Amino acid sequence: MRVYLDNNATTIVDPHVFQEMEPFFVQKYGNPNSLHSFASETHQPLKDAMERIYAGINAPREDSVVVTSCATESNNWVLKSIYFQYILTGRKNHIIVSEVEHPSVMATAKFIESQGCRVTYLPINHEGLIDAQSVRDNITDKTALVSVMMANNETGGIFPVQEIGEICKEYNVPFHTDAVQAVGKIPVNVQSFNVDYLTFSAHKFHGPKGVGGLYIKKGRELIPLLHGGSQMGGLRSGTLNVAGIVGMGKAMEQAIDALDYEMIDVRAMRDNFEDELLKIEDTFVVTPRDKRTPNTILISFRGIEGEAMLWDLNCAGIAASTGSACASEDLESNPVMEAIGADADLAHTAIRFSLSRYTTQEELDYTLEVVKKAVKRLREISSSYAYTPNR
Ligand code: C6P
Repeated sequence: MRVYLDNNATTIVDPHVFQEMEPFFVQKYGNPNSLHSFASETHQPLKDAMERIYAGINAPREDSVVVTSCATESNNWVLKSIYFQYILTGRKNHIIVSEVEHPSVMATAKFIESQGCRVTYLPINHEGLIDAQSVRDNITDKTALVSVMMANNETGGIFPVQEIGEICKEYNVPFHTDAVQAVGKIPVNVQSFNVDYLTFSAHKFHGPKGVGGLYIKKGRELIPLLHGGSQMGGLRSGTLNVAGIVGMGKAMEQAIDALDYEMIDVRAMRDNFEDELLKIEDTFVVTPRDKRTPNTILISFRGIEGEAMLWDLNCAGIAASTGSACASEDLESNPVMEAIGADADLAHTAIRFSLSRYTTQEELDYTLEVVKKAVKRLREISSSYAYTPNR
């Protein structure tokens, strides 16, 4: 049996999404900016796709939704543009991010820090969450941006973006949220969240890889990251990824249709699975369930290196992760576990199981049996587990 429980890394493309994309590879392959029928036959499908995307995040018509190549590009764009517009010009000197942002925000923040910007990294609390008050405590009249993710990719922890948005509005500071792990799992509504910028990525909600987006509120315009032609109103140059945009539109529509299933049925399956995992001795989950996206579990098995557990799971055909896929090669401990101050033993033992609407009960039952066997086997050979005090 093969079981895919790494849906926070990427998801299967929904067959209906694939079906809608297919004509745009070998039949309707025109460049939308050309002046012939090969181009014009792409216009209506692109328009329909953009409408689905606007509707999916409840973006008003007057605001912009710009298609990018991925969330990494969207996140880079916001931070770098703010740097060029506010920091380099000397109007402001400071940004605020959480200490557990995805590397596409974190590395960009570090880069602009190296260019002279002051960066505040907001700490997470013992539940792996951000306290909105900490944003208020750190905002100054020199703050050019607050960037706090909507849901954490490692724990699934949902951050208080609505409250943070209100604080930013009060101080008139632009607010960006990386909603990559939220779209399709919890309601995402740019009008009720008071956000100025919102990042999303199609491959996290059963759309194709290589296409994402950035919502930009009117009045909070950015300067382009990619200069060139007039595509996307000159905001993001480069020939449009027609198939990708069509696919993202369809995936967004389906994600909204499936939201109740995700929030009720996937959550119920996740909760049951988690209950069973927690029956295994010496297991820990950081963020409370009701404060998490419905599909995610980050669980530590004391005494077992995350990579060793992944090996056993993989041998049994099960895909999970030790955290963010981008950081999977560095063998560092999980950044969220570190940030909550977990001891070194525990910080290396986290495993992320992330479900999707395609996950079945049978798959979870099978995974549970494999996990139990792996825990037994790996603890028998674990020196750190054998000598754990007070156990
Ligand atoms: N997180 C994970 O395993 P791209 O691939 O550029 O469209 O998405 C990047 C990204 C940005 N923000 C968040 C919150 C994310 O979770 C991701 C992707 C994957 O957690 C791969 S590193």
